[in-house]
Amino acid sequence: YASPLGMTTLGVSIIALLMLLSLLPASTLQAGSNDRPNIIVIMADDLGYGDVSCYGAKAITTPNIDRLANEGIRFTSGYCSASTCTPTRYSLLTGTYAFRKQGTGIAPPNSPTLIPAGTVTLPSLLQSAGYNTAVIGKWHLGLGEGQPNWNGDLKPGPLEIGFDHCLLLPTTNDRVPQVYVNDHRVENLDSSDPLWVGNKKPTEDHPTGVSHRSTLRLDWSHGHNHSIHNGIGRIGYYTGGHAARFRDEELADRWVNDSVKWIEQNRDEPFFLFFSSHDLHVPRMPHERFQGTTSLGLRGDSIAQLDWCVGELTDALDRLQIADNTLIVFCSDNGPVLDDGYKDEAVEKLGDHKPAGPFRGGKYNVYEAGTRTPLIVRWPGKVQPAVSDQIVCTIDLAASLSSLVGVPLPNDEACRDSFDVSDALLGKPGAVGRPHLIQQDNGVKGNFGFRVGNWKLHRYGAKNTYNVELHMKNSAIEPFQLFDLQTDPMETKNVIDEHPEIARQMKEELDTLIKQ
Ligand code: NG6
Ligand code: CA
Repeated sequence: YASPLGMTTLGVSIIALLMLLSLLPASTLQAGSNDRPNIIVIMADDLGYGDVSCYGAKAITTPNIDRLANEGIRFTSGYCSASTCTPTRYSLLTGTYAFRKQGTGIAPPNSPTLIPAGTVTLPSLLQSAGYNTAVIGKWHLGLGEGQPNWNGDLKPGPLEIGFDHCLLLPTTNDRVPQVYVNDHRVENLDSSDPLWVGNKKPTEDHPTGVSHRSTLRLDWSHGHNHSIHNGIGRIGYYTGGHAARFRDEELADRWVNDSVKWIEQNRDEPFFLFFSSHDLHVPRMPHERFQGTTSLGLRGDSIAQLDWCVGELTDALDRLQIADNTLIVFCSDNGPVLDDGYKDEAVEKLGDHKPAGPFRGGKYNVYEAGTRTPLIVRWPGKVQPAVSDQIVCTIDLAASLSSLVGVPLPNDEACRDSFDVSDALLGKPGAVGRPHLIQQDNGVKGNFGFRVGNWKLHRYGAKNTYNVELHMKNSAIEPFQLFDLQTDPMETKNVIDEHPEIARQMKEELDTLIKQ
């Protein structure tokens, strides 16, 4: 019947319902908070298994990373794909082993984009599920075609493979140039001072870490002696772009500020943020407020800065009341290294801190510590706090997160090495991780680790490997070795002669997987 105001009962009810809904907090109204949580992947740089207190560090405390572990699942067999940066990041985004594609080792300053435009990627899959996507931080996967067009449009790049927004350090901060790439452009570039980047000295009198070594405030130990910026020698040469250059000390603040702003802008839609920290990669030059705050020197101070970044991001989620529908994955891009080319006292101030935790090796090799790194998943209310020994890897995020949000992989080639281990990542009872995992180093000489259950096979294409004891010394190696991680997590006793049949099967399986 008609109400006194001329409205139907149904009309009145709808208005009442709308008024009631408007009183609820925004998070309750968000589309599909159960099946489409916001997703933040926080990737640390060169962070070892034992570098954070929730994984056993005593010399340093990381309260914000520990909080993620206490409120989520801490994986003891969580891996990245490679023991260097570029191949791990390539695999994270494409769900494909980097050794399948030539040229995916550590990218030089003028590297073109390594992931072709239109490739099916973790961000493109989430984008097709309606997510707003951004990458903020270190890129190191190349930009542009042929080589980056530093003074023009830097494309293709992240925006052509599924990110709606990017704010990037183009490679690593020990490589030139120290500028931000904001979407397709170098930020604050003055056209009267064009940016030039190259691998040869531009002029005879160009100041370098060799010619002007006495002026450096952080001396180099190997490499890192080409152009100087901010008193630090770098890999590669550059001139111009002075207005665009940033100070190393401000990187983390800028990325945190921009990330929080971007989250605020996107809080009402599901979003995917890849927060790609530069800590604790060299040059380790955290903000002044972190310098000297740990006993471990600049390496430890950079871990403190990383932990602060994590706290700022989680605080923002709390403040915006979206923590409960935000899934966070915390991980690293490769294992630890001490002296990675600068005299920053990482070795001298180590004390009894064990960056690799209970494992052997680190960055650049296929021993466990090269790729077995902190990996934590937090999703309050959905993931019960636990410790899991299931094998999961950053390469699995593409298939797992797209499955979680209900987007099927479009074909067999897409993300072909990525396993849907979403149930294991969320800690569902009885859920299992990967049955096997290939671990690669930088991929140039074909060194592989292959884990199946608790067996670990090493296969070397090179005669030497380094950083086995966290020092950059060469160690001679047998082409094939077999370890039992159950009894020998340190990979000290090669048992290949005791278990010839297991070794034979694993060699064959590895070979098949590599050739696939
Ligand atoms: C090496 C650099 C090292 C680091 C690494 C890449 C020298 C001597 N060493 O070539 O300092 O930059 O490349 O690290 O130049 S990664 O984490 O980005 O893979
Ligand atoms: Ca790295």
